[in-house]
Amino acid sequence: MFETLSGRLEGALARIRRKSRLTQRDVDEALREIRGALLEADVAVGVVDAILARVGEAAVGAMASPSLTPGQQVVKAVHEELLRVLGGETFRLRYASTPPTVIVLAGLQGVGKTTAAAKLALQQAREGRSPLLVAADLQRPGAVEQLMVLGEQAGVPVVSEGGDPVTVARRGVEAARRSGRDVVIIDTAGRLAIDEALMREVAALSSAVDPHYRLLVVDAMVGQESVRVAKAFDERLSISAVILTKLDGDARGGAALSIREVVGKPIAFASVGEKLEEFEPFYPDRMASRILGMGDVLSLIERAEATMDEEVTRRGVDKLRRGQFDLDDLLEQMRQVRRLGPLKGVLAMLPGIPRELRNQDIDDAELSRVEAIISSMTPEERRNPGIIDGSRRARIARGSGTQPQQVSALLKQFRDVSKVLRQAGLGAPSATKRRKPPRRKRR
Ligand SMILES: Nc1nc2c(ncn2[C@@H]2O[C@H](COP(=O)(O)OP(=O)(O)OP(=O)(O)O)[C@@H](O)[C@H]2O)c(=O)[nH]1
Ligand SMILES: [Mg+2]
Repeated sequence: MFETLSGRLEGALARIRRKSRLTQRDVDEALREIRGALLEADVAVGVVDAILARVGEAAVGAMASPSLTPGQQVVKAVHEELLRVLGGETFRLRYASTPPTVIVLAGLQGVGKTTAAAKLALQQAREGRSPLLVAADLQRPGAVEQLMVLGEQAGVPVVSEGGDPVTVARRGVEAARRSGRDVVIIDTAGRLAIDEALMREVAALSSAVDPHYRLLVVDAMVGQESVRVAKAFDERLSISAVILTKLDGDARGGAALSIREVVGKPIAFASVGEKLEEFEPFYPDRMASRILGMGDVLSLIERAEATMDEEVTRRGVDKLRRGQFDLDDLLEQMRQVRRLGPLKGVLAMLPGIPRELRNQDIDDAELSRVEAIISSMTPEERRNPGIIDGSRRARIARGSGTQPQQVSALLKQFRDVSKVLRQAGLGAPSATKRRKPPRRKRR
């Protein structure tokens, strides 16, 4: 789902993500591409503008900030904005203290109401509840039969008694109360478009049973039209939340990104396929990460922000830029990055790392050795490794419990890595990060 949007956003952010310094032009270009990606995904224009305004502000801040690379901060801002428009918190149904909890599903024709009713019932049954399905779509021939079949598959009883939808719904709730079922899910009729007859019918049904939840079922493939529909339903029915269906299709994502912001109602569930199991709570954070296609990077950035000392990072960056990055800085940065966790994991999370660095054979034990070696050097040697001759090397090796060859190897590695970093023109914080193997003691 959201492949196109995700691909375009990643493209827009890939360039900026690697920059150690942002110019106004970089930012303008990235914002333009993000805008294009969102509009193409059919996100409502007002929502696009709101996202861009905040990301733009963050980008200005990032241009002046020392921590991480500014590009990554822009990525993070985009993620935060996506999360915000998707609603932040995951929606949770609260079950009534006096059962049954009554839920009415409404929506246009063919959006997946009947399927969603059975899916929701299955999910609740698996959580140990005893739902009852009520077939109140008396409009479409075969609708009651369809729910019966789905209910059977879900192992949930289905009732449909009475001559009109309102009566069927009311009797369904009574039946649940009598038989001790604790949730009632009422499936209603759909129409091709919003019309007065449809609205009157669901509104009457709803006021007759006074449900705890009025869930609007929305087809994610429909794009912006679905946002208009949601608004119309909300005005008439005051919906509680939305169920987004058909997210498994090549949905452009516009509905998901607009509904919450435009209608102000949360997305509660996502339906991601025809099978009854293909239904899940809607997790805004996972969705935002999925859209950006970079959950790992984001968690790395968060971890870095939580554990790294900005001042130390900035010092390293400045020195690297001025070509003064020495072994002391390496040690300092290394200690800092170690707190991020095992090096392999960190490297795996970073996109766009030069292959030379990725392939460096750095394991955690080696890191301890590097630390020991550098610690055995005099301040002068750390600043100016060029002065390390044979006798100094022997002394350092003795002091660190290593072999002179290992000292030489480290010095060579330091020279190589410095060269690669210079050639790659890498922004320093991530550059230093990358190169120094964070490691955790292995037992
Ligand atoms: N791929 C996919 N298909 C779905 C999903 N949800 C529902 N469908 C399919 O969409 C079609 C319509 O689903 P229904 O549940 O009958 O939709 P409805 O809103 O009850 O339709 P009406 O009662 O006619 O208004 C069926 O073929 C479902 O299998 C989904 O999440 N993904
Ligand atoms: Mg139906």
